[in-house]
Amino acid sequence: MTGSYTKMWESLGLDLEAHDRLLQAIPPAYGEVYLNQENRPKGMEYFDFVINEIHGLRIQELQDHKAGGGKVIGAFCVFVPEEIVRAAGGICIGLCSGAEIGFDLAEKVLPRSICPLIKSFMGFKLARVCPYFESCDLVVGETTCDGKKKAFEILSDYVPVHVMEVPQMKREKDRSLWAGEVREFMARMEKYTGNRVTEDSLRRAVREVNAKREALMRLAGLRKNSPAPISGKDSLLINQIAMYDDVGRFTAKVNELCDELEIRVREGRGIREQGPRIVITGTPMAVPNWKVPHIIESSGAVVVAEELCTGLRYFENTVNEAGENLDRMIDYIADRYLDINCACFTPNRGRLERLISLVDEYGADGVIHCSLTFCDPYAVESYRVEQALREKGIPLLKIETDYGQGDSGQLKTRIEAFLEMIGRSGE
Ligand code: BJ8
Repeated sequence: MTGSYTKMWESLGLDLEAHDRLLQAIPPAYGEVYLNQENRPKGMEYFDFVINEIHGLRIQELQDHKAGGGKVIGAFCVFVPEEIVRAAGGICIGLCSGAEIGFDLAEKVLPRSICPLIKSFMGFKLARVCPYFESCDLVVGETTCDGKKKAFEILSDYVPVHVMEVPQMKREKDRSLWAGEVREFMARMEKYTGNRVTEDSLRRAVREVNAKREALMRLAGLRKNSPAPISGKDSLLINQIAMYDDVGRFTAKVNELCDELEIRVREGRGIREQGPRIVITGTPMAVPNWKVPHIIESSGAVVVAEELCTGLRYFENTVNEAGENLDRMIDYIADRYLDINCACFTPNRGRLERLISLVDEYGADGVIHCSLTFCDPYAVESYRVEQALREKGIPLLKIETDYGQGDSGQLKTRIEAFLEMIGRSGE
């Protein structure tokens, strides 16, 4: 990939040496975590190709879009309404922030003891190694957690940032505040892109993004079968790619994969015939953070669902398509997003209820709660998760980790002990 894209990376202002080091680190990690899996569906070839071209083909597509006058909008949270960006003719890209990149630079502007996701997005920007970030005309921040909220102030020294105020409760007045934020965001998008959002363009965008979510729901539904027809690692990868790939192409490829998986299910073939079934929950797992699912699945279990923003929280609710005019459509969009159960909300009972129903729907044997270090919302909420699952007799393992590999051995020991425990209690 390197040779043909160097000019493009140079024109984006990347630090080419640091970028080369990053690109060299991805293939061995990807080979070990992904390509070594046995029994992978053939439909994963497309997603392998996307990763292989991660800084190539898709970036070229973004540049072509920009050359035609289009805008690229970056986001770090599943609260940013992709429909609005698309209706204004823009492309919405989920920026990944899942690796320890540029941490030394990030620590010059941020405290050392801050969540690695925040440190990572700042690091990627300051180290100039992410062509997605460098392609963004505007980044959308949000007021979800304190760390992010304050970090966006600093990030705005380096790239234009628009911050959406996400309320912290879900009362009627919070709903109207959020609907107002969505409207303001739409006005900003219109101004920024120079395109008016019309009923037609918004309706089309809602349908496209709903179709993407429905394809992901179809994939999730197939994982309810036993044996599961696809690994949790592959499913996570697909969810990660969902955030930046071309919407129409991605949707078609997920549906193709689902056609193949339906045949597997009919034939009773799975990724692994036996082993505990696990639901993971907690903070998002951004590319290339595959650490915990890899440890779980290389210890003999299969992850069947992710109650994560790189999982069900991203796609499980669709926008109501019945909006009869622009105003109603925007309300429906706002409603859909406010249904997301982020730990930044208080109370957040919906997440606990969803988790319990997931264990039942997916025939899971246990739950692993995984939060990033220094993430207060999820770490504190894990107590409520523990209480709720205990009441239902659902086994839970709580872990806290970062993007380093230093704790992999210790995590493996704890995860193996948990799997053995739930294996024994299920005998
Ligand atoms: S909707 S989970 S994507 S905010 S891990 S930065 S919460 S300290 S990422 Fe999130 Fe939106 Fe919520 Fe989802 Fe802060 Fe915690 Fe770090 Fe986090």
